[in-house]
Amino acid sequence: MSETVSVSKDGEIAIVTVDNPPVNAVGLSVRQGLWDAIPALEADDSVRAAVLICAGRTFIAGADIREFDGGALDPWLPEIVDRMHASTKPWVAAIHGTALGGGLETALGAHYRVALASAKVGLPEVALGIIPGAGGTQRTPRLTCAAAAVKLVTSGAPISAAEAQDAGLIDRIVDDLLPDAVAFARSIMDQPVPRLDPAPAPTDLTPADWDELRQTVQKKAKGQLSPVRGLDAVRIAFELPLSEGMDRERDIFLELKETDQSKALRHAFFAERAVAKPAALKGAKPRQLERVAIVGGGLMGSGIATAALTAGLIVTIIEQTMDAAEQAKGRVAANLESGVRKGRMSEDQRDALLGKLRVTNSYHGADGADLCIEAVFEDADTKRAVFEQLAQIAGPDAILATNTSYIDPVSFTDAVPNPGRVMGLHFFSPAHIMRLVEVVRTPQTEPEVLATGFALAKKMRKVAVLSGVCDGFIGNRILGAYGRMAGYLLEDGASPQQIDAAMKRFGMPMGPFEMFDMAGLQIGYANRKREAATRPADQRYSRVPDLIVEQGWLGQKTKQGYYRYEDGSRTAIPSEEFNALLEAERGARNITPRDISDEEIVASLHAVQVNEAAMILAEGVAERPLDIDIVKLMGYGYPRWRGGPMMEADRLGTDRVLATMQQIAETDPGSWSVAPLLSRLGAEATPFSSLN
Ligand code: 3H9
Repeated sequence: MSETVSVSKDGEIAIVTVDNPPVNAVGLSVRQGLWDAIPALEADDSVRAAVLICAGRTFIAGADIREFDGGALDPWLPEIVDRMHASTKPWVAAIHGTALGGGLETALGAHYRVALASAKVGLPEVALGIIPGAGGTQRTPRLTCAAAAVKLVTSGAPISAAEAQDAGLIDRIVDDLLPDAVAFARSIMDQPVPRLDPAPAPTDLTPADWDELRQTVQKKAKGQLSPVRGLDAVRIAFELPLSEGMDRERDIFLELKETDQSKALRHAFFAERAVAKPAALKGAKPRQLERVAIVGGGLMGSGIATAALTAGLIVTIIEQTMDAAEQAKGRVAANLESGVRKGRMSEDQRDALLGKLRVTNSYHGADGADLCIEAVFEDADTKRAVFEQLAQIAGPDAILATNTSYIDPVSFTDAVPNPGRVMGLHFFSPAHIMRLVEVVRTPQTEPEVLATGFALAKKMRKVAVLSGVCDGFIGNRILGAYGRMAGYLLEDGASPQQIDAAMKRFGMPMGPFEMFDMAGLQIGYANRKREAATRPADQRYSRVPDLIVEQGWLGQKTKQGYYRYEDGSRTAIPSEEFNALLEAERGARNITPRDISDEEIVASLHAVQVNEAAMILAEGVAERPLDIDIVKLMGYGYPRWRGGPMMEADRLGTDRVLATMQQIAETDPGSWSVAPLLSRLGAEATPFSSLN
């Protein structure tokens, strides 16, 4: 029939199988196969009903996103789904794995749906900057209630088979998919074929309710268009007949598919998968991991321990005293407890995981560990002492990793025998929640050790990005340039509120000064002291952040930083104390504050990040621009709908980013120089994506 769609028969039931690995995406071949199969079965008198099922690990996971950059080729999915729904013989979709996007929409075109209990269904299109385009926004509301349809379309989050059954989207949950689906088809083949009511779906929601909902969705979307347009499309299902609603849905789908936001979100989707396959790891096999020892059970260490436990590993936390070790255990227990509260695990699962945790005050806890992760205070001498102990006690083949967020691992692991087993595993706090891990390779790290870091991240459901060694690795080094520029803009005349508000309008969840206050200002202070010896002499140095810390203001935790905070509140309130300090420092430095526009703030903060990233690429610290985008998206809250700083540079044009950077460097040549790679690409307006 087609390379990817085949038809067989079980008596009077036709079995239509889609087989398009890896996820049965509906590409042209699948569309053509289904388009041909439907009328062929309609005309086949020996067939009374059809079961649509998929080979491999999942039901159809959606349209083939790789085809989105070209024009849609006939036949279109909405027409196929309509053709199936119009069939005079009943179709039963048999779902396993994930029926997502166009996959669920195809299933909704069938007259019945059965699913394994482990299956999930969803309409994740909004995460790609589009809305469902094959009837999802129109059929879902006609099968379930408004609230469920709105949630599915605007959140993009999948639901379980049981939830889908409750919502009316699945008719039966079955144990043995194909035989049970065939038996189900046989049980309904004599009944009239059910049709979706083409009238507007009924609802109690008033226009004012819809308007309020739109505001809520818009606020949550933080600048992303697709959830809001998804809501608009669902609303249409309650106002217009099905065929008109389908046309409107299609218009919105096509309009959104061409937006920069959708291109950026598609880039993020593929980049998130591509980071797992850096060239440096080609052919490297990960080692088996069973036991992990973590040195340091503070916030970071206990977060890593939590993530390791949930990845199925046996974990030992090593602390300096038994008291501290017990406290670390308490932190892990609290992390797991919050997983129970959020429905991510049962109490039994929590207890089983806690049963795999040991805590101790002896380095002998590292005996027999396959991997040791150091997560102690960010100080090279302290870390060196840890590695000296680990090198003596852990086996000669145990992988030794450091969670340092800035320091070159070689500087404190140079005495470790067999340095090929040393790597950085830079987790982000809270480590059991944040999905990014920078896997840091020293010049000696063996590829299989790095591959083990990647495999560990995958087990933890995290995204690993390979980074070479430099101060701050990929993420924090770029953050350094961002923070430095934010500090100059502040000294030159902007307020923390103005800078933060401008960056939030850009799409960041918080501005730089809110972020510094939240993270605690002493970390940056310690870093600046460490960097003092190597800082270029003519680089402008803003003393403001140091002066704040020297007042004892450490941010949220002391209720005073760039902002002030009221008891128990994280709301940043403009601070007269800080403003006075800033004024005094401007006076001491003879800086006459100037008016700085929001556009300048956003363009400058973007340009210095891209410039630093271009240096990182040229040095080989990051392999590809997409690695940088993923670090910023997953570790620093960069708006996903912008695709990351490099994608954003391509959207603006590298020539434009170069022009901004040239201006910055001309104004303050001691502090900034234009990265040669940015100069080269910008001169030809060549996008960074050409290097991916
Ligand atoms: C849509 O349906 C629009 C319609 O409403 C309207 C049409 C008119 N296309 O994630 P994995 C690739 S929009 C092309 O690592 P997992 C993926 O890149 C679509 N390729 O596996 C990877 O390739 P590689 C709505 C796709 O088991 C490989 O498959 N649907 C697609 O961890 C394995 O993927 C979605 O948004 C695709 N649709 O997770 C669902 N999906 O090996 C998107 C995957 O070269 N997909 N690939 O790196 C997913 O969420 C996950 O892939 C899934 C499996 C949960 C299915």
